[in-house]
Amino acid sequence: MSSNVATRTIRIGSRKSQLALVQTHWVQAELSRHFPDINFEVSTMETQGDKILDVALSKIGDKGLFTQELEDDMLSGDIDFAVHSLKDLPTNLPEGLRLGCVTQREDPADAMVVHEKHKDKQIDTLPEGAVIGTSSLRRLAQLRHHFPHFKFKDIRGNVNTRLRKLDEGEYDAIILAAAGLNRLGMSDRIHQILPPSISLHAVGQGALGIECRSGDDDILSLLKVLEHEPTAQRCYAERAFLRGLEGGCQVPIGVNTTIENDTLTLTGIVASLDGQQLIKDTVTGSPTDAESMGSKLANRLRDQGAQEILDVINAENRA
Ligand code: DPM
Repeated sequence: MSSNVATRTIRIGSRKSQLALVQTHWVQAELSRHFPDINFEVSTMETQGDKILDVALSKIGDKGLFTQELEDDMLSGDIDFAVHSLKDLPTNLPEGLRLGCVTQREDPADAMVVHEKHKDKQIDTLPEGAVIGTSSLRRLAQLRHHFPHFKFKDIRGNVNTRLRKLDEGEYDAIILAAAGLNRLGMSDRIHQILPPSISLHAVGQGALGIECRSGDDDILSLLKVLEHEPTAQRCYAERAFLRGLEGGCQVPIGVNTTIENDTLTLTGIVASLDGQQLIKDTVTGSPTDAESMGSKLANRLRDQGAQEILDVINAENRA
């Protein structure tokens, strides 16, 4: 550890939402435990994605929707690194910034939370016409494929707002990341974890990604203590897959990864918004080849027609 780090205050940037703060405070506590002589300060800000709540995410455009303000502050030196939900961090970062570390993943699966009148039901026994709240195109497309008899309705706002809208009867069920609910201490609201056969999760879901300045070796060496290698390898494969399809954070693209017996398995899906077309394939390889496996899977799905599906959606999002 070089001496200038040990004598200065390190500023951590975070969004202001309750979930973002839980995550950032965890990072702050872990670093303080490893480096008791360094002072870690949290500085919070709102991003575009926090401010615009009345427009579907897919229509706002996704170039760093939840990250750009933090990135500007990193580049200007106001903060030293930023803590993100990895799934909100674009796969291509601004010049001068990099992914500094990936933390151990929570459950990456999607979870269903139901209105209390449905507490004896599972997703496959909800009634015809049930109103499902989600603003994720990925969840929408996959659920429509399996359950064409549901109605889907956009839902925005933080986790608490969404749960309130569900409880007030606006929806029969909503789909959220299990990881977010678990981190907020609301695991008891999870009614059903959706298996990969129903919903493949988003790229990077359940992991935190810490972004920092590219050449900042002092910060990079601090962040190393939080890196979880198997999670990082899985997420690098997932991100290379998304990058290979030029997908942003609002595309109907899902993944599933495992590492067993030193073999990385990456499954990816691209779905049309009407749920009619699902293109899915799997690659396996060494965890050390994570990135090339991601590109390989992207090329395979492209050969099977994924690009045509994505072109239609990107054109609609721009309209
Ligand atoms: C991204 C998506 C959503 C968030 C799109 C997707 C969900 C939007 C919605 C890229 N970011 O998942 O297909 O459901 O309307 C977000 C959540 C978390 C990080 C909340 C959630 C917590 C979980 C995590 C919003 N970003 O997905 O329920 O840390 O992975």
